[in-house]
Amino acid sequence: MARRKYYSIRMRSSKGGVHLSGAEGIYDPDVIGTIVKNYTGRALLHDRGGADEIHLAVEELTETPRKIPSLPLCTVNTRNPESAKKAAMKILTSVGITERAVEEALNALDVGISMRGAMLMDIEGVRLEPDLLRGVRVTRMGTSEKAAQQLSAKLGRLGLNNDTVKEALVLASKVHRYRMVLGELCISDDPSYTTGYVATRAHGYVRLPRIKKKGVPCGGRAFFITGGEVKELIKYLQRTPVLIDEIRPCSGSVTLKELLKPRTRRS
Ligand code: WAQ
Ligand code: MG
Repeated sequence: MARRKYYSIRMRSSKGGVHLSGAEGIYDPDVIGTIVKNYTGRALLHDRGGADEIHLAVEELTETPRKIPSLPLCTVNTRNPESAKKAAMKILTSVGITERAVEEALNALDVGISMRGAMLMDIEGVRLEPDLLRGVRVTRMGTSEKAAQQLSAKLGRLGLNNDTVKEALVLASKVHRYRMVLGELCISDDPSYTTGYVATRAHGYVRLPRIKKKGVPCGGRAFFITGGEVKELIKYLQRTPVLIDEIRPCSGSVTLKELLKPRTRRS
């Protein structure tokens, strides 16, 4: 029997030369038309005004996507940027990342230069990505139709069924499948989106509300990594297709104490 075909579909849109929105997924051939229509519609009806330029890529994958489960999701109900950053520090240092590295990442996210991709940092805070201005973009990831329905249902019960959360969870799930990655810190660059997250394999995807004040137009991502071939990691992040086909538990609020207790770890 012929190998099943999969397509990576990616969209990015801009208005007046400024980036507006992006979306991507991995799909069966029979839904390409629907998805292209859907992505185009999203770009044309964006909150910040419709796009005047839309780039679409539809590419047949030469490799069968690796099927993986999502990271489990929860929220630590942090009240302000200070407590959110403190929680991020505790969670990330508990898996062996140094305080210095987390501070470096927080400082870099604060300076106001938004990168297109993520920083790669070793556990001491030394930057390892070859292009320090652009960072590394994770692409070629998606969710199977069945898993997408499950994810919508699970997030819906928490009032979190939106593209921002779903896309971030899919990205973090792909990234953390790779053993060299120990943790991630993410703050949105959208001025009105103030919830960030940290992720580790031990704790899952941990949402941190109010990590930044409303109106702050910068954000970013850092992946904390440990010994291994950085080139191979970058190749995986950018090119290896990964499909989420199973959704792990999505829970509401948990306390930091509960989350950090070794026996409640969610790996
Ligand atoms: N690969 C690597 N880095 C990326 C990518 C990507 N595909 N997309 C964005 N980034 C980097 C880039 O530096 C951005 O400035 C930064 O991440 C933030 O991107 O559960 O929307 O798209 O409620 O603004 C978190 C959701 C949302 C929390 C994060 O990020 C929740 C978000 P944004
Ligand atoms: Mg985004």
